[in-house]
Amino acid sequence: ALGSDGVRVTMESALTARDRVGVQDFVLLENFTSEAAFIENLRRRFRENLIYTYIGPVLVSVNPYRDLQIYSRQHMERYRGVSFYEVPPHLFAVADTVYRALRTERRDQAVMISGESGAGKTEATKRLLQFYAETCPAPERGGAVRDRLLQSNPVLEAFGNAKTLRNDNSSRFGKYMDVQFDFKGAPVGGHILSYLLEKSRVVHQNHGERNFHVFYQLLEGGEEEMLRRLGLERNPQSYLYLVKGQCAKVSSINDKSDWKVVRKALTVIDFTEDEVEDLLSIVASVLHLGNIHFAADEESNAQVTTENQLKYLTRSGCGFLVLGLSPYGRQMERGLWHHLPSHLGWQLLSPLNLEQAAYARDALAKAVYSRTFTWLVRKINRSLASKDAESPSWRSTTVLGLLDIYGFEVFQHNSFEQFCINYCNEKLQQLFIELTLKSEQEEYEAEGIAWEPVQYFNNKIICDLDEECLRPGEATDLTFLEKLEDTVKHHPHFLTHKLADQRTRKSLGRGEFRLLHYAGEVTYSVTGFLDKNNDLLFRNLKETMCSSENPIMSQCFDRSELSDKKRPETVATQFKMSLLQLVEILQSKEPAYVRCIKPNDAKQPGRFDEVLIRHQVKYLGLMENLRVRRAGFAYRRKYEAFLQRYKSLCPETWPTWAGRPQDGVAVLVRHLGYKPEEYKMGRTKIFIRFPKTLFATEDALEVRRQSLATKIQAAWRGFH
Ligand code: AD9
Ligand code: MG
Repeated sequence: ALGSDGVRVTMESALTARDRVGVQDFVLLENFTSEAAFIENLRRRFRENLIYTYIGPVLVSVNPYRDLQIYSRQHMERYRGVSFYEVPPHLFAVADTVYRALRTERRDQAVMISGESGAGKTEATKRLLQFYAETCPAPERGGAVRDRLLQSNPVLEAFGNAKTLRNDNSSRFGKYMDVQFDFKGAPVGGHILSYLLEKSRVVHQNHGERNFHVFYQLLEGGEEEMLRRLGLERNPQSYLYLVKGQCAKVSSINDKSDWKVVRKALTVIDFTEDEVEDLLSIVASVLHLGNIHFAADEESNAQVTTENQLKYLTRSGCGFLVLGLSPYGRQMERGLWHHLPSHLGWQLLSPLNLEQAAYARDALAKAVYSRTFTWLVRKINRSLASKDAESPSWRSTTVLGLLDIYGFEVFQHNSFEQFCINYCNEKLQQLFIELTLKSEQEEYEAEGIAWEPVQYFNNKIICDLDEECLRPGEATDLTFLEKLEDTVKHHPHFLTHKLADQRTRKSLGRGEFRLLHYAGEVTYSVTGFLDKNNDLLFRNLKETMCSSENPIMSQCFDRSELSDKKRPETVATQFKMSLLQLVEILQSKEPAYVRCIKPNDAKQPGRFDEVLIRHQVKYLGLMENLRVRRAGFAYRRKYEAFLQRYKSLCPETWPTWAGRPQDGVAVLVRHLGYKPEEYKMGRTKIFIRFPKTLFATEDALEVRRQSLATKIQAAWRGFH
């Protein structure tokens, strides 16, 4: 049966006893201000593998670290068109609600998925995408877009994810994906925005971490013949860029089968065989670059000693292109050991010492890889672009955005990359706070019910601080730190060696600063900050790359860059701007939230580490979120839905109520004996102050069902 708001109404109780462990919505906690009660509810449900719980419309998810078999087609069907609260909490309930809002209200939606590294954001994003791909109607034209939407993922993950200490499949870039729907609700296109890839990983990995997946996948899974053409050996140990973390093999990862998936996916997203070869030759060239060694000559100038690697990098012609720099082979060689200081003009060559030469090599590898990643995103976007862009129906498309960024992370050693990642999380947390608070207030206003203000921790102050730290424009890392100390010394969330008191000073090095983020304290080392921020590539290397015969490279390195006199924008500035844009995009849409929690640091199923979880509950602001949601009232429901569910409890409303739903509810609650202080009637919803009122009504419903069942059984027995 369909309720008046188009929602399927389940006549029998859809919930089994197991589904009811604890409360499904934290607003129904009797003791809603108690963190202990909150954690206990999470724990009880987690123990039963119930990983989802609501705070009103916000979905809280705890990573189970095991396959719970809860994302099948049957599960999808169970949640389609069903009222949010009639079925156990699930990601698909959010998926469906968002989709329905998109269809009925024709408003753009955005699902923001947040949580720290390893909490389950990327998995959730994939499940959402799968839900839409499988349950939405197929578009009239260009049905391939559904496959492309799904298959873009393994490719981006191969190039943009890596094993870190926090997560075996950690996103090392931020991703915002729009799925476009036509007026019939069919997915017709998509667009991806990517944010700041952690490119330093290409040349260096911390102990226990890996480079990006694609390198290992290629070596493990690539065909013999292809590897031979690329001049690659199977063993990752042969490559300096792959041995730093000393963990090429990861038990949870099967590089060989992943390779097959990626290889197939590339075809689905419109890669020709030639393009695949071009792309893989770039991956190979990065490995070759890493193996270029230098030795010092008599004048301490660096000389390349590994001719073999250069040979592969510069090979061209009829064979297989690696970087395809044949006519420029010498230039490449020079490029790697000749520095051209800008103040002397570009013509003069000055030799590099060993350290500078290695630096130039690594800078090139990073630039080649990260630009290829950007190219890849562009290429995928072309493949996802709606083929109907010109047709009139295009104008009536609505979009559903999925945001999956890199989660907050703290390591032993934190640098510029962690700073950017954590800043991004800080910014999104701020947005969450503002939007949830705002939407509650607005709902109260719209319903004509007085709003009772709630105290909320606002992290704007830290965002501002972060932005200050994102302005490294000094000559050295240390002068940057000094400048920073000067500008923000009185900030309560900022500390350095100089500013610390005796006791804390011991824990802070001279080249470090400490920020108290919303999600915890992080000590950053400024070493390399400026360099990573300026991200300069020697001009002659750029020049060399502009002449690459590899078509992807020539699209990544453009000659116009060489004539551009302007100093390129720093990484921090670009990042800040792109996040600002992201926030605008998100603000222009109807938001939905999934808050992911990581249950333990061991990546293990069944382990509920209370300390870790309490910390996340705190910094995700879940208690405050709950307080806001409960400001005054524990529960609210549209009149139609409320009446539909409980009308059997009152002879006047059962089996049908002919009048306005609101009047029906008024009759119903009077019959149930609700006291005036227990509820309020808004414009479209009933607001109930205490969970116990609702529980009593639910119990009454259960008793009625039981007695009905008994009567039926008795009648059945009598019949025989
Ligand atoms: V990071 O910020 O990108 O480092 P994520 O994206 O939050 O992080 P991810 O989704 O990658 O974490 O989850 C980490 C791992 O947890 C996955 O590889 C799965 O093995 C596991 N996981 C996460 N969510 C689920 C789930 N719903 N069911 C089963 C899950 N396993
Ligand atoms: Mg991720």
